Amino acid sequence: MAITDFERYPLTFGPSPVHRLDRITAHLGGAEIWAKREDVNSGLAFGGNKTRKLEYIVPDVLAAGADTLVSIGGYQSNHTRQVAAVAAKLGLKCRLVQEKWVDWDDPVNDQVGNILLSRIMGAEARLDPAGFDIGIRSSWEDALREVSDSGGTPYGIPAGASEHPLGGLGFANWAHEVAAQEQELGVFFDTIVVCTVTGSTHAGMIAGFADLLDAGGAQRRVIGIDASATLDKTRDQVARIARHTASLIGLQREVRDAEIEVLAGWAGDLYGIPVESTIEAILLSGRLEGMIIDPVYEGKSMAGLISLVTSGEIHRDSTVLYAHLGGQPALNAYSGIFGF
Ligand code: 5PA
Repeated sequence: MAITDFERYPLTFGPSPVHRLDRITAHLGGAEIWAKREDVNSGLAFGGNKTRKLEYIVPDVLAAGADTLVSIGGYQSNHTRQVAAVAAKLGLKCRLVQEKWVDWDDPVNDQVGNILLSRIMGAEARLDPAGFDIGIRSSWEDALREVSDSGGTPYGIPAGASEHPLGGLGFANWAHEVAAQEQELGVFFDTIVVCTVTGSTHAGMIAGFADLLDAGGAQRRVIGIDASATLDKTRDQVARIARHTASLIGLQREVRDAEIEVLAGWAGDLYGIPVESTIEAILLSGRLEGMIIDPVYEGKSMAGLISLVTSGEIHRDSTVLYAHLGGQPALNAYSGIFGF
């Protein structure tokens, strides 16, 4: 099978926009920086990377005849907000487990931003005191059981849709979309920078770009910036999902270890807690480009991009594509970080 053989249920507007970040480029003084904008990829509750992943999962939901989507994330999960939007769009119910992934004492952290949006869209979002973990959780399995015990037909979508067998396809296709946009724009992105936590965004890209390489494309680096602060788990999950997705889309070889690059250094000590470089990156993007990024994910990957370009690890002749994966609604739950 090739990526084009998989059914895709349309939830996005089409290819997400790609554009230059001229003022960040000038500020960094080396490497040409562009962005591809998953934060504006859909009209469903602000979209984001999960909306793209869900396009390949919805056909399975419909085939299963489910009436309730069941998913999990932190209080401020972007993923669960996107699942709630898709449930509303499909006329399904939605049960969400919102764990206390982040020890953050902003008084409305469990009421505003993403969780507010999920509730507006009709999801039953229940808080759970468990801490951060990207693996399969018993609370999620309990929620699935509750739905079936009460006569419903649940469909489980794990954290970030990553451990789902089809979870990597959305971003495998993203790689092909980038290649088509490169043709139109007359540009080649030798370096991609992407935030990684539950792994299937980065993993899908790795599989998709490996596929393009084998079809005669040029070599490029797909750099995942860890924002989980549980590096080994994220790295293992990225590698596993990249290899699984590559075999699904018919790659004729193993994904090589060198193709799996997850870098640490910008997550801080804990998932979900911004550090100084995160806040600097948010302010820089806002003030130079009017581009809003969040303190949990994109602020950390942008901080990584800034350091890698500044240190020369990403060469000054490079053309870099920053994958903006969405996530801005969480900013409302972090008003205290800026000291305004
Ligand atoms: C998330 C994830 P992956 O989980 O696919 O690695 O993506 C990381 C990521 N950027 C990057 C944004 C804006 C994200 O929301 N969010 C999770 C969530 O529950 O929202 C899955 C963790």
